[in-house]
Amino acid sequence: MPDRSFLDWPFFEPRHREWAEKLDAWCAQNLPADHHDVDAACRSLVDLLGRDGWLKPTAVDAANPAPLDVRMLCITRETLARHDGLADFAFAMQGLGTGAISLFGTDGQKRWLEKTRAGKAISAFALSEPRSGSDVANMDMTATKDGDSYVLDGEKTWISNGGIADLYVVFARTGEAPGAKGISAFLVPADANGLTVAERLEVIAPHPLARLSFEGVRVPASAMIGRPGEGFKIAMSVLDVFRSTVGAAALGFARRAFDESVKRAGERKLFGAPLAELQMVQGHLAEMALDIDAAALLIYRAAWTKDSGAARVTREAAMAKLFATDKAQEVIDKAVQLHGGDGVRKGHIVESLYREIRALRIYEGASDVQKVVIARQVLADVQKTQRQREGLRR
Ligand code: COS
Repeated sequence: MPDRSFLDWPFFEPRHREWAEKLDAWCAQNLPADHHDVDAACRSLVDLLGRDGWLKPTAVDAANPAPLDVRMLCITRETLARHDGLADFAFAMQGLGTGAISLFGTDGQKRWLEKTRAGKAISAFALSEPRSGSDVANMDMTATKDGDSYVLDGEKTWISNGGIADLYVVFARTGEAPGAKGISAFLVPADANGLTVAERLEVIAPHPLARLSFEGVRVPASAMIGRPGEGFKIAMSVLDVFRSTVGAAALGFARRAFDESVKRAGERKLFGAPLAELQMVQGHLAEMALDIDAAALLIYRAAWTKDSGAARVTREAAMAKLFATDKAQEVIDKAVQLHGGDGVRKGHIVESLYREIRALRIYEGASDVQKVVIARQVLADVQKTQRQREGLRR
């Protein structure tokens, strides 16, 4: 039985607890999906999740624009990931893909959200490029103003949902200033002329992924999200919300690996007794339980802080993602070890978790980048405090 005691933590409100319980029961009935054809599986998962109302937290409601509920996003990802990594992916991309519209979009742009929340349109977040994944400010793609339009030229890569999305939120250089201050965000429908899928990318845990080519893609000036030159801050603000949720997905994977390990340790006999009676196995289980609880605390601290109205949770979200994804990798590796040969056998749940977790330490800011982000925030906070103290002394 998965540990549900964390739902009693003070980070949550009754609606979160009720949602988690109902979603868990829904997952037990409907998941895992058939992953044979990942494009078809993702399309039908988005449709199913939308039909049954589970995509509601992914975007603000245009009619009732309450802020995104980050705790709800995290609980949903954690629960889905525990049952089916692809279902978590389908849910997560509806949120990441439309995050810029929820946070900065116009009423007209927000009309897309009615479709994405209902599972009737699939969205994607197009930020990374062949030459700039971690170094976002260094992107090459351009958006050139031409009368009442912008013309987009360049390439995006590692785009999740690339090839099956109906809309892309695309970041491109508009040149107001060099580097981070000269980038803007655009809403680009998948059927825009000049937008093509240059290559489908296959990875160890398959999901729709592509390199996209933009050749003279013309969009109206009204397709810009936010103001000219605000694209970098928009991308970072979206990541501030969704990075904690990546940690939550990793937590879901880790919880599943832990549950499978506890079951295995109780059932499997070695040297005349269950594995669970061996102290070395107990040591593994203890470390797994500790890492899972510590990750959950960091994730729900970050989510609660954002939901409580903090303008920025850059440090908290980076800590949550870094710790939860790195530790989930360790937890799952231990689970593989405890399962022996079964742990690496194709089709075993622990084997699939081993493949699923790896990418989470890379996308939406690699673990190394999260360390840079945390250190910068810590140093900036120290400098701010020093300046305030000096101001008081004067
Ligand atoms: N929210 C709002 N504004 C932010 C922000 C955030 N989280 N992070 C940075 N900014 C602002 C900064 O305040 C700065 O504006 P001011 O000069 O007005 O203060 C501006 O954006 C530029 O910030 P910075 O100087 O830190 O930019 P860098 O190019 O040095 O950023 C990192 C470097 C590594 C932090 C950034 O590029 C990053 O997060 N990279 C990883 C991106 C990623 O996740 N890629 C995966 C693709 S998505 S699957």
